[in-house]
Amino acid sequence: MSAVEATPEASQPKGTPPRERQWFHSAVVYQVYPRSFQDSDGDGIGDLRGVIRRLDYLATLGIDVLWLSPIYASPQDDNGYDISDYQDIDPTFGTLADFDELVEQAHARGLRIVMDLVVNHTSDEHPWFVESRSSKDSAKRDWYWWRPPREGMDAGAPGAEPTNWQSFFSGPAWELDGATGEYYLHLFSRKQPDLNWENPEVREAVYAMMRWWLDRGVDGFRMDVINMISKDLPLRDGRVLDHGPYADGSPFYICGPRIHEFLQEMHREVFAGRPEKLLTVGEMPAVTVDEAVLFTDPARHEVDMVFQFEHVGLDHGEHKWDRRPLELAELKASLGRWQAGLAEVGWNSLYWNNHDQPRAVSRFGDDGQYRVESAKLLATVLHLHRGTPYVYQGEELGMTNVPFEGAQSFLDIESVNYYRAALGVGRAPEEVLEALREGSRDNARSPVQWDASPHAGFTTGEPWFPVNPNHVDINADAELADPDSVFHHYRRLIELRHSDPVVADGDFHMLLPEHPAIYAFTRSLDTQTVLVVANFSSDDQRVDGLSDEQDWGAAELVLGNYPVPGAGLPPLRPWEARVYRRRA
Ligand code: TEU
Repeated sequence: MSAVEATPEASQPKGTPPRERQWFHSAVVYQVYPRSFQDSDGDGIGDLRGVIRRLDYLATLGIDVLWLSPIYASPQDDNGYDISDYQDIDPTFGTLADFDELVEQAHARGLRIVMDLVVNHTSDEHPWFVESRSSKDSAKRDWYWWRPPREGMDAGAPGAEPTNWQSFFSGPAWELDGATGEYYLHLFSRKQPDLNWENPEVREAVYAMMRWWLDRGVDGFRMDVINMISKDLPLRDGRVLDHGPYADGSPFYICGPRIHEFLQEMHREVFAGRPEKLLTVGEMPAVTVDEAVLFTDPARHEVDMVFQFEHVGLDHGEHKWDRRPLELAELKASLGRWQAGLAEVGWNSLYWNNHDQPRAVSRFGDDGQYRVESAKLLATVLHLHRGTPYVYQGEELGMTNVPFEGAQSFLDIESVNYYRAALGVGRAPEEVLEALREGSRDNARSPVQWDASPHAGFTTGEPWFPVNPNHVDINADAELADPDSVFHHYRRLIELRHSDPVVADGDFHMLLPEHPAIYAFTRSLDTQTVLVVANFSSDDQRVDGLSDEQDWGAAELVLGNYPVPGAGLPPLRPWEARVYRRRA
């Protein structure tokens, strides 16, 4: 065979345009939430030197990219998602010199560093906002969204907010500023005023800051709520929510009219022409598949991939605190739709977990008897999809939700505000607490469990958030030493993506879509097909109904989470997942 015939393009069937294969198709990203990752100076809060100390651990896991949640200067109202200086490191986390060392040491191990980019809003303590709020004539007044009270109403009167929108963190999305008698918009906390992206000066300032980080050596950005930066003007009232009194403003800020224009401009101003392999991922609540195709079409130069939220919203009722049981068929329908929607153009990101979501093994698996099996099953299913998988710190250990005692155990602003607001409208404290236990972001924020010592090896001081008492059994030390651990299962999955083009680029085909307990699909590329079968239940399940069952009986078993089963396709044991390979 000549060299020309051996290229991937040459192996495409005639008439099918070759899909562009990009480096991140075979890459795995690991998210570090620095506060809770590793403390190095005994103040009880994780820091950059702590991350440096654990780089060898991450290299052993085999990941390619490390995404750092915000480490910039911040009053920490929302744990760093409220930034007061984009070009400095918060002293809690270290210094710019520590950061440079982290980049250098990461690069030395072949790891890329991706920063969190939080530019829908700043902190209210950012000098831009301080100047903006100083007077109606300030040169930066128009950098944020300032509006007078509702017509005919006095500033501060109930309902006088310029629109009726609810903030993500409970209460109204507008805050009155006494000095000028006007309100400013904050989709998140009142300490997170929204930037006005209509103003070209704002955009230029953001792009300059991004270039500064790239020049410093970072390898890309995870862009916080980036599909909220374009607002639909004029800002106006939304539909009042059933649990009122505020309204859903999302139709006026999710994927607004100029969002694609802004991202294309950002690409031109920041990324175009840079020879490095950079990574951009847009966090996009409520994004649809059709929009995601546009955002991630390489020809449009917007972002490489988006974080969508459909699959992590399936166990929500009317809102995230109104929890409902998850049906496996719905999960498959949702993820399957995203696989199909981005099959020809664009690219998926894949995740169960991040710093805003409860722990996957507690939510989608079984964190009791089958914790190890179900953590491995979830990893297998996710990492075998087509897209770039994201591992959230501790997920590779099968870390679980936190056993919260009472209301005072919750520290996250979203949980704290919701508790207060829900009690304020007369909801029973026990019921609200139950919702928080299940859904609170704090579940993801307990310190990483490194070892069985009193503070789990996270800190020598008092941890800012208590370590989960189960660290005595669930910790990195124990898992590194056990070849059958969740950690080593993740390591093998990551290795498989690196070594096997069918995992990185193969076509995805969902099987048994209606089955209530089995998640099954194939991936195929050229002459190879891989089959994944996974039992999302604590009962044995027979695998019936694959059209070519007999053929799979003789296939090679690539990976599983139980001792090797007998020949054929034997029933799946509780939370068993297997990956088979067949060559045509
Ligand atoms: O989150 C955006 C977001 O919409 C949600 O995931 C959010 O965390 C919340 O749970 C909605 O109910 C991003 C960050 O990931 C999050 O940590 C920040 O708090 C938020 O933006 C504001 O910057």
